Amino acid sequence: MVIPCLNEAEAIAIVIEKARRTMADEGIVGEVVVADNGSDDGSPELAAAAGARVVHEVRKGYGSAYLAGFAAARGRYILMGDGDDTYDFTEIARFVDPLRGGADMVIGNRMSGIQPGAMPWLHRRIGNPLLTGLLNLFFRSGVTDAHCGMRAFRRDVLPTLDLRSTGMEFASEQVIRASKSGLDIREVEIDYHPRKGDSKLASFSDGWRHLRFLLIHSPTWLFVVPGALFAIAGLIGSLITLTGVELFGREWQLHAMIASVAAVIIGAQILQIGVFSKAFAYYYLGERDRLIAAMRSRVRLEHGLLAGLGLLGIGLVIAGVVLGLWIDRGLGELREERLAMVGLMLIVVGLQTIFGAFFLSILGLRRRPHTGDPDAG
Ligand SMILES: Nc1nc2c(ncn2[C@@H]2O[C@H](COP(=O)(O)OP(=O)(O)OP(=O)(O)O)[C@@H](O)[C@H]2O)c(=O)[nH]1
Ligand SMILES: [Mg+2]
Repeated sequence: MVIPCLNEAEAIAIVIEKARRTMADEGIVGEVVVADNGSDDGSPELAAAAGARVVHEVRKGYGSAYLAGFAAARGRYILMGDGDDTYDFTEIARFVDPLRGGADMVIGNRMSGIQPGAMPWLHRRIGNPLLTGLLNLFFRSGVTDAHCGMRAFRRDVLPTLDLRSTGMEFASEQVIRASKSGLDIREVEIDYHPRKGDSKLASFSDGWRHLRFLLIHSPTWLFVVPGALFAIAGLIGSLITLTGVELFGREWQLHAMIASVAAVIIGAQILQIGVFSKAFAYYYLGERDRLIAAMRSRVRLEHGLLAGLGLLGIGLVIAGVVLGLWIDRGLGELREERLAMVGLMLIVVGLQTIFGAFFLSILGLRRRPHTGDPDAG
């Protein structure tokens, strides 16, 4: 059992005693490791006196403490839980049994067992549901309470998880890595009690750390989805303006065209960053990605260049037509703004595609063979 501890003098001895007694009662052979990084209230001494092995980590944070604790742990299974007496450590066996039955990871679900005063309204009704909802949307983990601090897993999945977060977002990272790796995750319903001592959780900065983590680990939701929405909305808007279809009781004019073209260009840019990020994650982070895997086997630099040149060419032709019309009218008044905007859009997106295709090739330089590739050894 690993317990992270930062100034938990009020509770640390109680929780260690509960964990040790329960393990003895249930016939679970194990030890309690307390991972401390800089408590100044005597918690480490109290922990050692209560029979825990205390490890010290210099780097601050909940994640750093756990990483040090995991490195020191020796058992077949690792149990995790706060040192503030919010989780009931007499329920350890309920986490170990599923592991013995073949699960890779077991995570508590506090949602129907939150005791009065255990979790503030902001976390219970907003923060936790919102962040857990996004986590499930982005990574399809199917976990009900992604921030539950009482968990257990087989120690031999640690290299697969490859955890790195130093702060509270460690909790999200563990769930995301487990579901990306296809581990068998099970849930156990538990109660959540009011903590002893002061909370170390800062609602907004820690909430943001979780959100930031979710976003930068999902190029699909961070870039591809918003980029595609921008591009599609812009394309529809330009079509409506160009064809002169009446919508909302009037024909769309130049301003609608400018907005639409801007949306297409912005969308194309965001989409492109999404493809770059996915390629980076595929080549260098070992992520599985169907889009990049399919692109890699079928699309070459030259395809990207041809597509870009095609768009650029059409854009230039349109620009030429507009120029021709102008010359035709004796260099007089010209009212082809909408067509000119379409030409501009194609030229911009075409050039962007050409240079983007080169950049994608640069990203692929010096990559290591990917485990997902058919040709990888
Ligand atoms: N070593 C170490 N432990 C930490 C650090 N931050 C938090 N912890 C411990 O990690 C556990 C979780 O922190 P809590 O303050 O309980 O956070 P929480 O459970 O999300 O919030 P509460 O519901 O208020 O308890 C506790 O056992 C803390 O003592 C840290 O920077 N270093
Ligand atoms: Mg806690």
